[in-house]
Amino acid sequence: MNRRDFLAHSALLGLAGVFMPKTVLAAPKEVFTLPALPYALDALEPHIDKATMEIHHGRHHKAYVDNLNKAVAGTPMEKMSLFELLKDVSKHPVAVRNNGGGHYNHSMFWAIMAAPNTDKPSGELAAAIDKKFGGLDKLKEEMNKAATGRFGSGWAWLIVNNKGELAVTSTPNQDNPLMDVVPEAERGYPVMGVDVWEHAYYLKYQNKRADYLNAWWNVLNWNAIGQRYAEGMKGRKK
Ligand code: MN3
Repeated sequence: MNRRDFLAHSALLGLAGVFMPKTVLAAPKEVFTLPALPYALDALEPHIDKATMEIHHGRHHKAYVDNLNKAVAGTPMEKMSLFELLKDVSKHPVAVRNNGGGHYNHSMFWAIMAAPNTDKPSGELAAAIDKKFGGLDKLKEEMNKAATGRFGSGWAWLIVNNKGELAVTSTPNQDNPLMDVVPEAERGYPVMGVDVWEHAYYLKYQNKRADYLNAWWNVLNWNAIGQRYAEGMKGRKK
């Protein structure tokens, strides 16, 4: 672009500013963005159906991102990473807790799933699961118990706790184990988590949360989960 084009372009941008509808100008800066799904919307079928994924990712997760951007707009929080916001979340408005948690939790959730497969944990993650729970079946039992026992909306988690050990926990709403509002003993790095809000399963499973949970174990990306375990053990928080 030469100087003349540049000036013309700048003038156009200026005009755009003048004529842009107020709602567009007032929109908060996009600090946080909705991550694309790493697979097609129907990739998790039959266990998680396309319509659920469409609404869950495109509407629910998008709303958390939009509302988080609104909550941080024009404040010092705009400069903070999601991890920084969550670790001291008690100091921030409740909208940051709900929407920042929602954004983190769903970003994690999409990344730890994959097309139906019969893969198993491997390497250090497999060894840690065997040591702590006595095998994958026992871990599954414990996580499903935490997930079915969560009253109302929330998440069940496998975390690396602050002692560097695996533990199964559960949080209400969009809270997660990175947050300072979670009891110290249940805090840590989320290796994997399962969404038990009704929006995650109601279209296909209605009130049968246990059926959804059993199906969910068929669409896990154990490679991604193994990487998160390694990150948690290194103390790398993202
Ligand atoms: Mn959800």
